Amino acid sequence: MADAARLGAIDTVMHEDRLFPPSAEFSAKARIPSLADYEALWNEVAADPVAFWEKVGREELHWFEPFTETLRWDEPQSQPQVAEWFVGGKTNASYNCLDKHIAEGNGDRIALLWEGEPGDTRRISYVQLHKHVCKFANALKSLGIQKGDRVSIYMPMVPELVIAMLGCARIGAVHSVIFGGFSAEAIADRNNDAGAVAIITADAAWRRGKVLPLKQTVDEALKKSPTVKHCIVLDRVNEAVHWTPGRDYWWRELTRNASDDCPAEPMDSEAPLFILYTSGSTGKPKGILHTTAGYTLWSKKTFEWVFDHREGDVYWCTADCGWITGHSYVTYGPLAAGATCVLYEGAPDYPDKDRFWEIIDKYNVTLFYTAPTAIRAFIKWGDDYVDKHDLSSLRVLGSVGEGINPEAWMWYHRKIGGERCPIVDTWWQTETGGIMMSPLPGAIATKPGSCTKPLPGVIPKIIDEVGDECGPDQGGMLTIAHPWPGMLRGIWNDPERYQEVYWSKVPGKYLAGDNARCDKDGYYWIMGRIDDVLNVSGHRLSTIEIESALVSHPAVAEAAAVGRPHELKGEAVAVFVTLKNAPPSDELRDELKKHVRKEIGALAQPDDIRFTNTLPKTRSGKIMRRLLRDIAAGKEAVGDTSTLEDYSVLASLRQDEE
Ligand code: 6R9
Repeated sequence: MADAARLGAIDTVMHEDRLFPPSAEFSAKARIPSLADYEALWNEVAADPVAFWEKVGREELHWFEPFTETLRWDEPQSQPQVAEWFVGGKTNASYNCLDKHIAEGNGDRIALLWEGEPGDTRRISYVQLHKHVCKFANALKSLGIQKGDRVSIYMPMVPELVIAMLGCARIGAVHSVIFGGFSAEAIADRNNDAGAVAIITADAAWRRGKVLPLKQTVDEALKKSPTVKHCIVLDRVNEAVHWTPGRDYWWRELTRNASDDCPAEPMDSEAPLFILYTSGSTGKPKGILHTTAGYTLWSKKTFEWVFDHREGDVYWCTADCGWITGHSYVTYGPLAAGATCVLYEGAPDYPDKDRFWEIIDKYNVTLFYTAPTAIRAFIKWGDDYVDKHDLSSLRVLGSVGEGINPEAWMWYHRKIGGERCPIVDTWWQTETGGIMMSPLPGAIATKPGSCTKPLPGVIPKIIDEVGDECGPDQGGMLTIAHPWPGMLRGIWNDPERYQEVYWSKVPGKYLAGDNARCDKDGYYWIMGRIDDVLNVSGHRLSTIEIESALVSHPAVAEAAAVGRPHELKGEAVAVFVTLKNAPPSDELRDELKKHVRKEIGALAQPDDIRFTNTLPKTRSGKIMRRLLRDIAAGKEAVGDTSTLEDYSVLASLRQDEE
């Protein structure tokens, strides 16, 4: 076990020494072709971030009016601490994603390659997308929706979802996308907190061949959403819907005669672009606020750096737009970069468990971005589904949302990447607006389970409980030392909470809420949420290391580790495990305990192992450990459950209790 004698540091029990450098062939063509180039760029930005972003901001965004001040940041103690970027400038996110490419002669390039769940398809060029967005923006205007108004969006993954986001951005309305499938309560809470004046939805959505009645849920939500005056409904499924005249409008009727000319509104750099609600562990969800210029630039630049995007690439991010990943890496980043993007409406296992591989094969996807939860499901489903398809078009593979367990990483590398594609394990958050740490695929050798190094402009510092910086391999709180253009600008309606959550514990630095360690090679390893740390006999253990040890056993598909109160040890290690094919048994339970002991040591050996069919997850696929912590302690699961993907999981977990 590594020496973690420093007070308050987190013990490291995992050892991972495998190293995968990019191939010479990949590096030769890459935007950032070597470690030395990465280091030079990182150092340049760290030495003078303002000079760097001033140059990049001017060059890479379109400006109706140039900015006069690159960064306004009242260090160290303005209350609340909010950075302003590109002050005095006027730009528009929708212009940067559409008009700019048309002006540069790239309008005929395909923007969206859409695949509906039932198999219907659409190809939409940048010129066509621009027309759709303009028409929709004019439709919004015809309802009296104006700059600064908030608009909720509750839709399936159809092109109109992207059109709705860009349509709002075009006129300066602030969108708040809500996962299709959230409950009426969750929608009403978000409508009310944002003070939304309108909501955009569809009659229904396809989900595994079944119809999910979105409009009906919205009708329910609108009974408790007094600020919402208009409801725009796309007919996706041809479901019968209730209609409230004067409030409800069909998308197609509203846009049919709308003009396709709608000049983008020049927006202040710091004008709100969107609010996105993320769950807090306690209390109500936080409305994370992002603004126009900095966010657009950060999502574009990080997309280009991390995916090494170039003309001719076909990029597919499987995230839903209800998640920040769908904002930054389905909509704004790739479209601002002029990429050709696959958009898929449905589930990965419909009609069969090879749907993703079929899509990659069909569209010759070169850049693929998905989440560990999906990768673990693919492993569980078996290699035969993968083997049926030609995946040789792939060039870069991405992962986001949780730490990727090293064994899942190895499978992704071998089975999907053909041992040829760099894996970019991207660490970031709703709050950071875009990727913060990730390998640059042509420059940085990867280690399974590590998000490797910070992107240019990101200065991470790991801080222990007493406020000192941790040394190599000592786990502590991950903070970011200097503002970056894509950072959040606040929590909607709640400046006190913003100050308290992100800026109070470590003054002057952004507190990410995750623990991490940096190894002797300068590689970062995310250790899970600060709130999830286990404290066993005075040793602080990270969830991910115990979980990765379990996942490295051939019988285990997924694992979640939590602490439960224990008289002698402070906390005991309780784990919840889903199995690949093996039946649960007491022998397997003993074997898994021994396996963890052998892999990472006696201290981390689970006290309880509970087999279950599913783990509670958010819609973006994150394991909700805080609910499991309550269950392990024999309590009712309390706190915010509005983001839970499947409510029946909690009931079934309670039934599983011994
Ligand atoms: C983009 C996104 C943020 C939290 C973050 C961390 C976890 C995300 C990760 C990762 C380890 C990665 N997380 N990516 N942990 N390795 N590559 O997921 O945003 O939904 O706000 O979640 O997700 O705990 O703090 P968001």
